[in-house]
Amino acid sequence: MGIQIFLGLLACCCLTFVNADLEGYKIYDITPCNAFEQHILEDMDRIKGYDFLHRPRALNVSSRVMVGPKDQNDIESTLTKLAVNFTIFNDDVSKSINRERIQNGKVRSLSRGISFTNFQRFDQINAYLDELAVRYPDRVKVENVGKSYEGRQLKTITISNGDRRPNKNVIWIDGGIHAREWIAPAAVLYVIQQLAENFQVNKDILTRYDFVILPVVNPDGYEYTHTRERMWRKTRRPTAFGCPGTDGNRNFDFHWGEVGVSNSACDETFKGQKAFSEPETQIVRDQLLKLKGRAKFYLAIHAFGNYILYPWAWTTAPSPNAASLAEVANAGAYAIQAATGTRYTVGQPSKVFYAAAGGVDDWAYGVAGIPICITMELPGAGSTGFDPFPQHILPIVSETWIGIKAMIQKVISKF
Ligand code: 0X9
Ligand code: ZN
Repeated sequence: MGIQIFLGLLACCCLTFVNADLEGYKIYDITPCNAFEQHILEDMDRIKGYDFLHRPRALNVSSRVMVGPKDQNDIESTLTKLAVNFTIFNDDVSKSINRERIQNGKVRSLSRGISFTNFQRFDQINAYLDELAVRYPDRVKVENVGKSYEGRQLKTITISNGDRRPNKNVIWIDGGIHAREWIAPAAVLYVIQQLAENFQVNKDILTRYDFVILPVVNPDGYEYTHTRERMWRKTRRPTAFGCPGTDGNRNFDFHWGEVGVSNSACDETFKGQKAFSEPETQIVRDQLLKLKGRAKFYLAIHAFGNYILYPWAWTTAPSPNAASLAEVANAGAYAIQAATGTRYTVGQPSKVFYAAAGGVDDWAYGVAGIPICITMELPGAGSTGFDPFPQHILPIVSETWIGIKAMIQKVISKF
């Protein structure tokens, strides 16, 4: 009993330490009803640098912002004075995150396979990839493709039907470029599990295409969200400006820095000191260039907001094969809606979400020449949007797989 109390106290101390930075933080949902109100939100984003968990996009669509104790009076009085619609979505972020951490830690990890009843740590994810390579040596290959800034090994898993055709078409899938979006690596792991372990069911897809999959693009950030700061988004490399970290999805060299980015290293959407300043974005770049000509479908998994997005993000002008992109994206959205009723919005980020340059999707399309490039924003859940409860993980990732499969079928019908 004594030891249990001691361990309990120890856990509490560690947990308080973990989220010390979010002590007293609140989350507000704000819905702009006219252009003036939208402008106010954009100012909060750009000028005040508040952490938007879900950025302002369109009129009458709610956005979500997390605000520390010292700014809460300011935001509440400004919104009240100007009669902008808002609700407090979470009035004690650190408490709910600590609760989530306890819940996530309760589930013991399996000695074999992968579980979708909790979120996995980076080492467990890599161990699962290695395990699959041992279990299915003819169909699965794991490669060390480079190290993160803090020295973590990024691994791709290539899944095929074992035919070893050198010029076979390829589908690339990645997740976790944004550290706090834990459901993204989970969804990518589910895809890996289905393709590798449920091979008989997915044989037809693998006859036509090989898959190259990188489940966690930004492992330093991912681990940091597990051990220190749950809401961290960026990489972890220090910058010359004091604040560490770059937004990986603003760091690719295509119209880099032109729109929807921050030049300030302390902001969540910092574009980086130069394009490809981050080892993690360099790794994705190099792997995609290696697949040039073979890769037909690039898919990035993010959270949250239920969007299936395709280039261009940097401009509202349509991309050269916008019709094909829309066809693939719509196939995914229709399949999900038919299966579970969950609705996704489909379109160019610059039109249905917000414009932002330097994203991997635009780069993969515009530079690596991959004809179908899609970013999927999975549904939000839990007390911040980024933390589905254990019982929600499997429903979200299995529903996502239905959409991904429908998009794959559409790609196969085209290339
Ligand atoms: O802003 C992003 O990077 C993505 N949204 S998130 O809320 N997960 O941060 C959207 C990416 C869409 N594509 C580009 N902006 N290139
Ligand atoms: Zn993201």
